[in-house]
Amino acid sequence: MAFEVAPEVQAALSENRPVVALESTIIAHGMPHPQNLETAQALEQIIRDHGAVPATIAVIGGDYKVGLSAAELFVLATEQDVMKLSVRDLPLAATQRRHGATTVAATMRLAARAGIRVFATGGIGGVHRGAETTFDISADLTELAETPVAVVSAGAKSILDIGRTLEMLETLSVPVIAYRSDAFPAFYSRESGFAAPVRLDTQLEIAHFLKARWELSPRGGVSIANPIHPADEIPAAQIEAQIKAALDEARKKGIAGKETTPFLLKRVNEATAGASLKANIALVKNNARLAAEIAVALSAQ
Ligand code: PSU
Ligand code: MN
Repeated sequence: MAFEVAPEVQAALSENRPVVALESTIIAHGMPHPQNLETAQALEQIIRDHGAVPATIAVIGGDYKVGLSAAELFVLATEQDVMKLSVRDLPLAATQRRHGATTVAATMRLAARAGIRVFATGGIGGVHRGAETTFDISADLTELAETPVAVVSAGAKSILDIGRTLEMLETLSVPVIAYRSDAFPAFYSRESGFAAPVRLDTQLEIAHFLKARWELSPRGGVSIANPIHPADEIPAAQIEAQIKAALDEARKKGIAGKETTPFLLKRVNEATAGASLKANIALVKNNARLAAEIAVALSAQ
């Protein structure tokens, strides 16, 4: 087992140049091939085009990797037996020398270990619907409470209970910022029915906010929600029926634990055919751009 930071990423970090982390669950478990590989490559290019160095994070053959080669990206995008790794699963992948894709939580943990402060993803995990009986709450939330990384997402998908997710983030003292929006966004949709706790309109203000947050304590992250562009969005009402059907099927099949999120994502993707995949690709690119701009502003502080 090794912890390896790619030389280009290490050089940028040593010189206080901007770096943006990217997760790999979205590649291995969040999108079909070949769109997953094309998107992973496009995200890295968008980050470069906006003046930052990309660092896609995963476990390859049991090694923790911050910054992947083209061949490693290909492995994650094409192999069938890539594990889904949250933080607690990382040591098992290392022990068994497996390939694994990292969730938001695991990506944050490895990014922070390398010294990366900004991370772009699609959607964060949260409190699942029915959590009052299942207790299913993503470790992404507790990781945001613990690990000093700013996570740029398009909000939380409405497979989750968004109201309870926001309450939990408040309890955990995780700031939740919406970029240029009064509403907290719901991934495919610009509005979730819940207000954003904080609205900030510029990358500079967000960089100031992050600095002020880490001045208080070196512990804990920030959730930055970047609404999908109006031209790319799928209104919440249009996707609710598919989400309800997926939740019903999961309950009937007894899907639980770490299988729940991938199951729901897959079913919603299938039910909405190409539309949700198209929106997903658009929003994650939009998040990569904003994350790079925030990383640039932060490194100039
Ligand atoms: N939500 C999405 N797309 C995703 C995920 C969540 O809209 O790809 C992935 C992320 O990697 C996230 C993980 O960190 O699912 C959460 O899984 P769980 O609920 O098992 O913690
Ligand atoms: Mn869970």
